[in-house]
Amino acid sequence: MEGMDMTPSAGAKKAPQPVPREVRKIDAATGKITLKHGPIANLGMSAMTMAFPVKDPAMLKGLKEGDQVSATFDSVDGKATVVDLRK
Ligand SMILES: [Cu+2]
Repeated sequence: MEGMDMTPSAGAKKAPQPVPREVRKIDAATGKITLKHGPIANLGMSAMTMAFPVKDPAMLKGLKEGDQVSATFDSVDGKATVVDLRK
């Protein structure tokens, strides 16, 4: 995907909060990560396993399947996006 807009979402009602996630799959080529996640309050999303675009592909460096990470999600251009990721 080209030309992804990295503008932070404006007017988010609930502040994003980091929560523990498990890495299921890393796709560095497309800048996506598949995470098993619990409920994401600020996005109104329930628990599931799904692929997310990451704000910066460099965030995927050093991660592998099965890693436990702390991720923060936010809506970027209407898409649930990983905006922060740490081991
Ligand atoms: Cu989800």
